[in-house]
Amino acid sequence: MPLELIRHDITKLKVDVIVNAANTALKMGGGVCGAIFRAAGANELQKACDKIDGCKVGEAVITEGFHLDTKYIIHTPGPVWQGGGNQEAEQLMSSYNNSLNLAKEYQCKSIAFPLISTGVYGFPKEAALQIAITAISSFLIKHDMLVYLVVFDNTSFGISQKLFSSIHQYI
Ligand code: AR6
Repeated sequence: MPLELIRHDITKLKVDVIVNAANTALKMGGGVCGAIFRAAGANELQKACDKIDGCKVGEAVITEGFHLDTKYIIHTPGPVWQGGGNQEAEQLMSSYNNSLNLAKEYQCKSIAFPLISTGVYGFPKEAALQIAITAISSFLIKHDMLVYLVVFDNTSFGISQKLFSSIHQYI
């Protein structure tokens, strides 16, 4: 099965592309975004991001990977959780879908995602993980790619173990 759930620091992975949980201004932030900027080379990556005119929530843009062990970085701003009534689920689904389609367009054979929106942006982790798995699984029905879903913190890891085993039986 080309979807693997792993616990890791996403910046350490050797894949064609990693996905950054970005902000719409494409500025270096904290969390996984800060880690990616630091590992890629903050100045170079910021310069590349500044050449792009921002990115809307749920959309995705691509830069090179600079000092990372990846060819590319896809930047997608996930939604800020506002209680669930503001299309947050749809927007999060779009972040995954647009990132996967962009990776395909750039002929990537492997991609790693963090759990977009589940840190600073406050999206409930269990719901976010279900959305991630749904989006990735639907994509993999039609396309061939190795997809890593990377969990980092303890809570996400616990939830993902529980959810992933139940999902696994249906794929
Ligand atoms: N590798 C993998 N996952 C990680 C790592 C890492 N090195 N570090 C953190 N995570 P967040 P968001 C997980 O806050 O909620 C930034 O400032 C973390 O445990 O990074 O989409 C941006 O610039 C959590 O589960 O992203 C934006 O302004 C997940 O990554 C804003 O935060 C996402 O947490 C985006 O917020």
